Amino acid sequence: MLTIYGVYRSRASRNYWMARELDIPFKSVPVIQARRLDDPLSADAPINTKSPAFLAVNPMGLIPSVEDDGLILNESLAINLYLARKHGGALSAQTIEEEGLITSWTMWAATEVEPHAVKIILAYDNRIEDTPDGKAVIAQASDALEKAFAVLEAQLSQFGHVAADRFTVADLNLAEVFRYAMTQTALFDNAPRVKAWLALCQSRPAFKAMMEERMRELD
Ligand SMILES: N[C@@H](CCC(=O)N[C@@H](CS)C(=O)NCC(=O)O)C(=O)O
Repeated sequence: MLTIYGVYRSRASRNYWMARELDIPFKSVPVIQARRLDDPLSADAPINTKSPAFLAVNPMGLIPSVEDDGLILNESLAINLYLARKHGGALSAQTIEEEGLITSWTMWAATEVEPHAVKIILAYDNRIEDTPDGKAVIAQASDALEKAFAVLEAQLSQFGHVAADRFTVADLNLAEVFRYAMTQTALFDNAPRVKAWLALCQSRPAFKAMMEERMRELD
């Protein structure tokens, strides 16, 4: 049985979405970001990314982590590649070429897109989006993302999806990274295929179920 350590309001959302796509049973162990707590090491603090019990699972002190039949894995996007490979089906690569494309686009999301996109969502999360510093961070990150939007726009003209002519784990991995930039509507208006693709990804029942759980967590 798969255990996911994390909270929905974190990169663990990718793995919660993926588990629902695959329709596999999973257990969720809530581990919150230490930065959200005043004193993460106090005796009554909820289990968090600085708790010794969690550091025993992931010494980096980052969520998500998963445990699957004794195997511990970190790194949200790699976890999804593993789950796709393990459980097969339409989301997984059917050929070695698809495997190459899925891995390549996932690495691209992690290295070329996420470092900029995460700055945007964190500015909103930290409620600094309307401050001069926040606006500067968002403007710089949006500028840095223009090329990635243009590259994905061109790629989507091939299949309508990222790595194959159907929704795969590559779409899921990229969609969760591009979601971080959703407040920047100009980026999406300049890339209509990206806009339509993200809407399609987010119309999937598994995504909606994940987001409903995420909203409940915020209550
Ligand atoms: N590359 C890692 C990044 C994980 C990461 O940065 N997680 C954040 C939450 S989304 C975290 O645990 N931060 C610790 C904290 O804020 O205290 C992954 O994709 O899994």
